[in-house]
Amino acid sequence: MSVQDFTDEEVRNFAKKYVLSVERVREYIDTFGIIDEDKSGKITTDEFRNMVTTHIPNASQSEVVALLSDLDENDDGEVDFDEFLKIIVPVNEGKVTNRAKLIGAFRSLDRNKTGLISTSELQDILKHFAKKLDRKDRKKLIHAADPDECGEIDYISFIDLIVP
Ligand SMILES: [Ca+2]
Ligand SMILES: [Ca+2]
Repeated sequence: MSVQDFTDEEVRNFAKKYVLSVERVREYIDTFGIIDEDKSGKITTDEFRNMVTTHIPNASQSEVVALLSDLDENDDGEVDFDEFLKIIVPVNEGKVTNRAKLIGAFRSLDRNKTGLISTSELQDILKHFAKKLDRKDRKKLIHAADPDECGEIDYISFIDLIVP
């Protein structure tokens, strides 16, 4: 299945996952579609090599393989659109990297996908991602996120607060 065949909903899900606008996801779909010559929805080593050698004519075979294995997270020898975005978005959208990383971190903690995490989990995330904050600053942030101290935090609005 070609990436051009993604449904609106799938496109929206990618937009949400990578904190991009739907238009931006469609632009990436176009880029991906150009590399994916046979429109299989996956970039094979050959397709990838063609793309790389167009841009970097003297890239060696081993460089191509190394690049591809960076992209190919699940090691099936091909790069799907999700893997493609995972690498390309942080590179291209420097600004949203932190936000996307943060959302990823929160999501992985939010096991039952309610959009909420506990304040103690938030503490841990802040310790990890905001090393410069001291205890007092962390406390302040947590208070801002959970003013009525109900113990649970809607992390998307929290992220909006710290990464506007
Ligand atoms: Ca292909
Ligand atoms: Ca793969």
